[in-house]
Amino acid sequence: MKKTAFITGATSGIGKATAINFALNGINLVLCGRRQERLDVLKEELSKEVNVHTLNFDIRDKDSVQKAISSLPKDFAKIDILINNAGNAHGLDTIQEGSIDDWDAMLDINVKGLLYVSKALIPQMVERKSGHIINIGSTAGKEVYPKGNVYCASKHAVDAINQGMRIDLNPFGIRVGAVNPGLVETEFSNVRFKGDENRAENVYKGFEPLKPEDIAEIIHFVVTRPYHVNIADLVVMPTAQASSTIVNKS
Ligand code: NDP
Ligand code: 8X3
Repeated sequence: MKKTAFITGATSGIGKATAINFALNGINLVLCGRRQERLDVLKEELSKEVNVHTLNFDIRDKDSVQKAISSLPKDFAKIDILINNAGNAHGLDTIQEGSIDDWDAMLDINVKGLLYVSKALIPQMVERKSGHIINIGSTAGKEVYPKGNVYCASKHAVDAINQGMRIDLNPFGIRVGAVNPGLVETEFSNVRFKGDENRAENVYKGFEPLKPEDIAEIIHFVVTRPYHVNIADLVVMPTAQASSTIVNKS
């Protein structure tokens, strides 16, 4: 029987690439995001391969999260795989210059949003004693870089939540693990720099960054290991990257 994956942030970047990879590998999909037109296009394309349902909600709004998940039709209600991926950086500023709105956005989306979705889906996994949760962290959750302060804090929180989930869900046989990428070329920097295309493009110039498809392949590898294998915490960087601040650029 086909599994069903619930992917947050499926309209772009890592989430979208994972949706495409999963569809090509026969995993049914619940795809989430705020940009409905993108969800519609993906659904039309991927429905050729698997069953696809879309949910449009802002992950910051806990009532919308709960309402959207409660609305899942019977055929999509049993979630085998949860990919907690939605997230972004907002701004790149010193702590003394940072914007409170940016801090709110990062903590509300990357941390609280991840918790709201998890809270809505974990009970069914506990009841069935099965499920697999992948939390998308970051190298920013393993180290802190200049001006990364609150984004790094949000991803360190994801790291802690990933560990906490694994501990608490251990008695129920639910697998929990994190995939922590370094620099991946997506819309991430466009969002971080609020649409400043030049600044965003510069982040990935002079070296070969990871592609969202690279991360999607890794996520697919993680979710297709035999049941006794849980990849608990995986860090992946471009070969040119040694740490958040050391990138071998030409
Ligand atoms: P993108 O900007 O390309 O994608 C972000 C996704 O998150 C979009 O689908 C967006 O959907 C969704 N999202 C953002 N805000 C909200 C919200 N309030 N409610 C619902 N969905 C939301 O970035 P990436 O693919 O790069 O990022 C995916 C994850 O990977 C993030 O958690 C990021 O922190 C992490 N990451 C990224 C790295 C990189 O270098 N790119 C490296 C390490 C980790 P929509 O706008 O339609 O709602
Ligand atoms: C994204 C990677 O280095 O831009 O999480 O913070 S970085």
